[in-house]
Amino acid sequence: MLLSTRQSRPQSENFSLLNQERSNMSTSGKVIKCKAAVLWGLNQPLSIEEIEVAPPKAHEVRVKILATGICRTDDHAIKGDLAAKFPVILGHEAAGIVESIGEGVTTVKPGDKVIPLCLPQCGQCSSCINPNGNFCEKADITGKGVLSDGTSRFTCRGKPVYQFSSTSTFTEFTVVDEIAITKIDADAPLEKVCLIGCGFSTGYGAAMKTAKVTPGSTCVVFGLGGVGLSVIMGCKVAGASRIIGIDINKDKFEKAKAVGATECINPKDLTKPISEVLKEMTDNSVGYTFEAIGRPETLIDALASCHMSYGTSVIVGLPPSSKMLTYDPMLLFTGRTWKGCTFGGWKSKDDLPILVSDYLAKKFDLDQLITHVLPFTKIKEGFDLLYKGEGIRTVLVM
Ligand code: PAD
Ligand code: ZN
Ligand code: ZN
Repeated sequence: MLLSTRQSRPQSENFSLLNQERSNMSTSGKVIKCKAAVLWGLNQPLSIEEIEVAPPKAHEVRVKILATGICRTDDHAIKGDLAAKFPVILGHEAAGIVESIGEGVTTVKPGDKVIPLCLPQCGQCSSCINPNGNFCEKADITGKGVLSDGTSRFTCRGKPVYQFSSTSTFTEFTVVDEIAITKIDADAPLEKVCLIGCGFSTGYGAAMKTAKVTPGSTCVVFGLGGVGLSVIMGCKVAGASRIIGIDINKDKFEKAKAVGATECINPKDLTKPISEVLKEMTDNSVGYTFEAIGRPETLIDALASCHMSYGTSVIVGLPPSSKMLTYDPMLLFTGRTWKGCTFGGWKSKDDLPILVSDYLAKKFDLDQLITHVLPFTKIKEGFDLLYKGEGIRTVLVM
């Protein structure tokens, strides 16, 4: 029985699972030495180092990471646009297998396939208990870089190394709080569903859950990276009849059309403000706009581009942490709705396993987002692909 379940999985994953079961017995309760990409300071190169990963304490889980995507949010931390403590192990969009659990952990067990949650779900805070909230109060938004007990489980060259976004996945092993991990279907291919750990869920949920795009509507998506393309996929599933993609890199247009954009615009080709161009193109009917870039100017452009009375604009891109926005309040006075959205509005621990099952049921396709697959040690190459605008999502496999 066990053998037949294994036979339905990719060879490499069977091998990992077998190794995992063997290694559990030998590593549980002990410090694990493994490879990780350590960022020693702002704007430094990522350095592949041997690190020590301490065993999980009570209500914590140690995970063997098998696949991790590179998201722009990791780069924001490298550049200082998102707060982090150094040295740090970045990475937050991943999937793996539980190696061992600390005392009191009940929702996962060794051998389970899991996704670490960069937005935890504690189930008890004001956001978690309200059906409409998802931004758990336990989320590490200020970049404290530690688990719930106030410490990290990593050391390197004798120094403590901080965690990132409740996770840290650019490492062969990580430790997370139980509220920051969720069990997924045993048949899920980890090198694909890792994207459900951030980029895909964020974009798809922005359309489906936060904006609640209606059938027949017109949507505009600013930024055609992994997050923006996932917004387009959500708009399409929601039944939008027109989906306009905006990007300053025209090489992104082909993929955007492949996932559902009906047309694409490069703002560099325009002589008028983009909001005016969109108004003319659509006979003033833009119901929804999404900003999936994270720039103050494009946040305002996206707001101004949705219909003045019934339009909704969703902030998906991560704005630089120290920047303030100046905007004309008349944009809102006339009736527009301006909404923020983290992690697609999903309640992470509850909703991610459902998204994984939806993927297995072929409700959406993650392959279109994965442009490159590289061994983990080639992480720098993966970031270069992001910087050159060539990669949508690079998945690093361990
Ligand atoms: P990405 O860098 O792959 O994509 C951004 C796209 O925007 C690229 O295609 C750029 O060419 C394009 N772009 C840049 N500047 C402009 C401009 N001025 N006008 C038009 N297009 C432009 O990033 P991504 O898709 O991985 O992430 C997008 C943003 O979403 C980023 O800020 C990231 O930090 C944020 C994010 N937010 C959440 C959340 O929970 N809200 C989750 C994950 C990522
Ligand atoms: Zn909570
Ligand atoms: Zn991300």
